[in-house]
Amino acid sequence: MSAPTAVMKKADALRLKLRHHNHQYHVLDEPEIPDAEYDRLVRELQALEAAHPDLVTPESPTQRVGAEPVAAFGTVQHRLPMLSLDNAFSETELRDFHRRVTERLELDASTELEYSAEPKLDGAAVSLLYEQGKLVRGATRGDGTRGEDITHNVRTIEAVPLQLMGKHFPASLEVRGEVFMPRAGFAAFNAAAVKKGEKTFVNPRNAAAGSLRQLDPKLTAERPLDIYVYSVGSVEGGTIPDRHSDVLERLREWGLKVCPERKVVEGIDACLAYYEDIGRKRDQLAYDIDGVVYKVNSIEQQETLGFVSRAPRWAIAHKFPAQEELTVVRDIEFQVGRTGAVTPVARLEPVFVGGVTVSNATLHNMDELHRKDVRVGDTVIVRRAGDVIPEVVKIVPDRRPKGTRQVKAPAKCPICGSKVVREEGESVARCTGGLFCAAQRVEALKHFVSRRALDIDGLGSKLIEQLVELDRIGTPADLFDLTKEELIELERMGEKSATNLLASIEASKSTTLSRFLYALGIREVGEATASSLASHYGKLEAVMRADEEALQQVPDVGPVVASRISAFFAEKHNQDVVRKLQDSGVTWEEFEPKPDSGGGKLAGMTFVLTGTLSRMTRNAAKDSIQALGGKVAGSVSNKTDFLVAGDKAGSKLTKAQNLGIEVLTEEALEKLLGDQ
Ligand code: 5U1
Repeated sequence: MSAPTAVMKKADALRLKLRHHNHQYHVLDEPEIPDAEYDRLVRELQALEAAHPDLVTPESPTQRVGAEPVAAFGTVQHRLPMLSLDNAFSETELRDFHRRVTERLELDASTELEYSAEPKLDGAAVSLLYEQGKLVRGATRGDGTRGEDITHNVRTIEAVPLQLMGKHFPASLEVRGEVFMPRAGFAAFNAAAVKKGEKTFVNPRNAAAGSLRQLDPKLTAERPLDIYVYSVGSVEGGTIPDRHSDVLERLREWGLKVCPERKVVEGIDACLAYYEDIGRKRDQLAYDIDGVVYKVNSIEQQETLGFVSRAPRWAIAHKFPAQEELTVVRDIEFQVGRTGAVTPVARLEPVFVGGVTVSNATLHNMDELHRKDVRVGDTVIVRRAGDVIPEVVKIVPDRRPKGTRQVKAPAKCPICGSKVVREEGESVARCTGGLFCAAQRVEALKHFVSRRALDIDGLGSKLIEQLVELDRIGTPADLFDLTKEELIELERMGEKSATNLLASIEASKSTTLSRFLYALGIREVGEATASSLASHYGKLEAVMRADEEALQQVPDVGPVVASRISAFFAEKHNQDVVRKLQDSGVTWEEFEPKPDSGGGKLAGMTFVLTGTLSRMTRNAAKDSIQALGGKVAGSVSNKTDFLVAGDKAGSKLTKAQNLGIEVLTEEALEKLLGDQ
């Protein structure tokens, strides 16, 4: 029976949409919708085609792997089709896959079948052909049968060997893998593109695909690309091992890069445990992944299982929850932060993304808002990766309703009505209200009491908001004359919590100069700078008296930071707060800095700590390094001298290795600290 007209129309409409999005994604490297939405459209069409097989046409997007090769590149005929992978979006779908596999292999479903598991990289699939060990061709997947010849471009990727190592490789060997742009490289690339007013990429995957398809290989060579290979294609004049995991090992011996997170697992429960484990590590990896892949490890069993139209029956991609989703912008509002920064925020139709429901996403600043041209009513892609604040990646232009308008920057602060100004060269506009602005007061107080500042336990956001609302607290100094009587009047505050809070306020009075300076919330003065200032000057008075030129002698303080510090202490109201805090009993130990202050055997050296340290806490390590004049920074850069890597070190370690920075074990650090 043929499909009813309405179903045919629906299928036609879906095909048209998918064709359009396929072209955007594969040919232009400019996806308009997130993968999750694309997958949903494919599934919708697959369901229609499954219910009405007469609807299937050879041209249907469900019947092929990728996009047509682009004529500008030469075309390459793959010796064996480059397949894609079926997806499992849930445990049930994964168990169904395992059941199908065991049934076809005539095994019991409880068989602990061996799978080779690895992360599924979010990059661009490539085929590399080696003849007599020499790289002779690189190609994109294209439509799976024919790809684009990108030999000149893959040759620029340092991690792609131009000559295989050893002697025992097949005379002709085709390997397949994923070219990707590590996150750090992607962020740097996009930041540079914004600066130059050039096109940015939506995500590292598109950046990798776009870089590979440059007509000028010099441009590809400038992109920070990397590769992991994950399988072999055609093999002639030689043999390969009969387990997939051993094939990967062999590829590694021949000089090709394979993913270090790969693992052989036995049985479907072990697959699930691997999925959970990689899911936990995901944010620490140096590259984007969107799931894990399991492959039946025995090549003989793979051959028995064979293929369906576009994917092998012996492998599956187990996807993580999408990190990008589509939703609609209900409103665009402006938030005021601790430093007065006025940030546009999109209020969204709530959407489940990256494992949580998101209803707000940052638009960063007015330049970003205008660059992305986000308007109320727009359909947008939101992204939430790990703990990162959700952000609007881009709008979907053809879903824009009529009559939308660009949002203008507010001239007045939405909280206190003070003027909002944007200094020259700054991307951020700021409210000029200072502590007069309740938003800045609340945020400044939250910062003041936070764990790494004065560490006042029991003074949460709600309580601070109440105290500011009641106009009881104008500056942090007012915290120190709160009484039990007034505290118990507050909402959700019993006698016991009031007593505990007062005790914790009392305890916070004894602090360190470094914490105190950090707590003041001076713009650009983070923990590391506060600590440099404290060890350089030893006394608060000296910091307050220092002029900009003198401040720049402090390690880590440049002209901008120096001007912020000097401007802060020049304000009468800030001097008053500092005095009042001291009058309230806030104290720290002061010391006479050594004449060659900043001395100490680690002076001038910058350390970054990463991973879990087992012999000392991170703070203890930090304190010891600083005590010897060293600096501890939060992120790896070319200014880093040493990376101290504990257990489970992740992306910082990779970055340090890429930058050629010396990596110390915890033991080596102890030795360095101990050797006098
Ligand atoms: N890690 C990994 N990604 N990936 C993608 N393995 C893997 N295998 C693939 C694809 C398309 O295809 C197999 C059929 C070899």
